[in-house]
Amino acid sequence: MVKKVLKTQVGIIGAGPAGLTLSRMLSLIGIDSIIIENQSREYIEKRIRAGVLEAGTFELLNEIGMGERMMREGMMHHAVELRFDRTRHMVDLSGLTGKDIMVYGQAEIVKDLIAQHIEIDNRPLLFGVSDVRLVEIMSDNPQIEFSHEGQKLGIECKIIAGCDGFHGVSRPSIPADTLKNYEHKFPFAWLGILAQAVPSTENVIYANHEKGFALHSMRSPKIVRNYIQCNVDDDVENWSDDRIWSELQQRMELDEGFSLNEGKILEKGITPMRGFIADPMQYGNLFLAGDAAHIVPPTGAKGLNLALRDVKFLCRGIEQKIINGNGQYLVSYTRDCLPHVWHAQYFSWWMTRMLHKFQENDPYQTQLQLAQLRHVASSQSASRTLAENYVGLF
Ligand code: RFL
Ligand code: PHB
Repeated sequence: MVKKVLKTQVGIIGAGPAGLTLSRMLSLIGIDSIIIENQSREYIEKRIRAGVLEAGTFELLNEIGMGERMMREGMMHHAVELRFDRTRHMVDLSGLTGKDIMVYGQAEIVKDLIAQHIEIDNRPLLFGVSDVRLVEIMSDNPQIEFSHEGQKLGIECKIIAGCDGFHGVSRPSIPADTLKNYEHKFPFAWLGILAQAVPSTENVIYANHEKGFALHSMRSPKIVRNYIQCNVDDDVENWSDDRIWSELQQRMELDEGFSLNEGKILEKGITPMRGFIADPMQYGNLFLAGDAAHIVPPTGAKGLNLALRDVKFLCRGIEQKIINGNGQYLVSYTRDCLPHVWHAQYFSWWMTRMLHKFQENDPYQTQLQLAQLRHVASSQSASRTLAENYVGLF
């Protein structure tokens, strides 16, 4: 039995980048929303994930007044490095596309959005909710029921935004026979570490090596974020700090000599690699955005960027519906989002295929990858294709 009913225009499930950004954008056009989140504030502010923001993403954060700390502390990058055959190859993003990328941690974006939402705007965000259930989503007054601090609560709204990530409850609330799920599981995973060390280069490095893929990235002038391709069923317990640094050093080695700066490891985690798309991204008055609707392997650094692009389209649709009473953009929401999502899926798959080791002892595949990498690094049109996709076609 629901004890208390809260009323709002948009009920948002999930306080990740998608839910928080949507709520911020709606508030700027005078539409109110309530966010519910099943984790604690502390937990989501510490969750280490994405780092690379496309030009369209950091411009959007600036437009909605959330870019002040990002512009001060984030790191603008003009190039990325491909490393293979023990040699470095720069892809000049600015020169090839006129655009840059920003390296700024997802956790920092989440912190900035939550501080704005709670401390500055004094708007509702309920942490630690459980037993979330979506009710009457086909009607004009859908509801969200949940438990919070021992109470059964309900939200009555006009629109529900399902921004609750891949494992959330929104997507499974859509009847299975109206949804088509496309999924691909890659036969490896990424071990990611956060460490106290000075970045070893100015740019993010994507390394193809006979021992497997490795990536060097950063979060600040004193903190690095590195990834190593590992087995799909691997366990962090198999990865001592010494083993991690030794693998990274080998996979990053160069004929000209190179040593990756090492330091205290602050966090370790394993992420499976998969591609997933749900079609449609809507059902009645429920609209999915971000990881709730699609996942890409992180090699293309696209997930967070796609989430914010969905939110831009969803906000436009909600504005048109609530302010002008016209539901046209909400009707076309899936159609407006999915072609771009499929393109990002394709780019992420392409980067993943080119850079990872797929099988032990497959010299034919290895040589094909090297041929592809040499082409991407040496042909201007091939590097431009990578650069255009990497900085984003937002
Ligand atoms: P999130 O961030 O998963 O947020 C969903 C929120 O919903 C909450 N939730 C619920 N709340 C209420 N009720 C329920 N029943 C709920 N169930 C779940 C969750 O606790 C959470 O707070 O989804 P969102 O907002 O769509 O954002 C998507 C991004 O997080 C994701 O795409 C990126 O992190 C992907 N990604 C990267 N994207 C990039 O654009 N650039 C990158 O460089 C990049 N690197 C990465 C990545 C993801 C990674 N991992 C760990 C998956 C690197 C890694 C390793
Ligand atoms: C990161 O900095 O976490 C990062 C960078 C590039 C990627 C994925 C993750 O492709």
